[in-house]
Amino acid sequence: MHDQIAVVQGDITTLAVDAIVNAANESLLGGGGVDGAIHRAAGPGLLAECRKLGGCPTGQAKLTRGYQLPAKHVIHTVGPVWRGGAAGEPDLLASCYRSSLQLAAGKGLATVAFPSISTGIYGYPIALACRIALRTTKAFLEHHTQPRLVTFVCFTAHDLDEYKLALAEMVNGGARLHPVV
Ligand code: AR6
Repeated sequence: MHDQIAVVQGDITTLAVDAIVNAANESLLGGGGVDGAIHRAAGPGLLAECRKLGGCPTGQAKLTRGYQLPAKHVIHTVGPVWRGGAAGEPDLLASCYRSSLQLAAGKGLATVAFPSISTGIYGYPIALACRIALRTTKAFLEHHTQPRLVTFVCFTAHDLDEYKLALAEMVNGGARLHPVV
């Protein structure tokens, strides 16, 4: 089955998947949060490759190798800063997930893991953001054979609860999805 979504709690830098997604900023030169954790775990080769990319606009994504990470690749995407919700944030956040999945599909990557983009330093409310993440991913997987498994990695128990609730809503809507607790 290619249309599978999993939700777990943990540290995304430990996952041995084809690609983990980084919640980056437009410079792609590192930062705090999950971005800092990914760069620390990947080692200096990641920053060296990022320097050659010339940044990335909000809502888009770029691919690098994974260096010392267990993941083979890193997909760097830039989420929107939350400004109250009327500044195009939902479309930009959906675009992050679509662009990242498109890059993965283009490379034939089977397993991809996302953090909760924009919901840390960028302040996007988790209850809104996780529904965009799940719905956008579900819609993408319905029309593509890759990736086969998309894992949403929640850093906190609260975020896991929010994702599980949103996932249950989608399951009730008839999607073939497999929550992992
Ligand atoms: N594994 C999984 N999730 C994590 C990890 C981890 N190791 N560490 C943090 N999170 P944030 P943003 C969660 O702030 O809101 C950076 O400085 C975290 O709990 O990392 O998109 C960039 O350079 C939260 O749920 O990203 C940008 O400047 C989620 O990851 C800016 O922050 C995203 O939080 C991007 O802000």
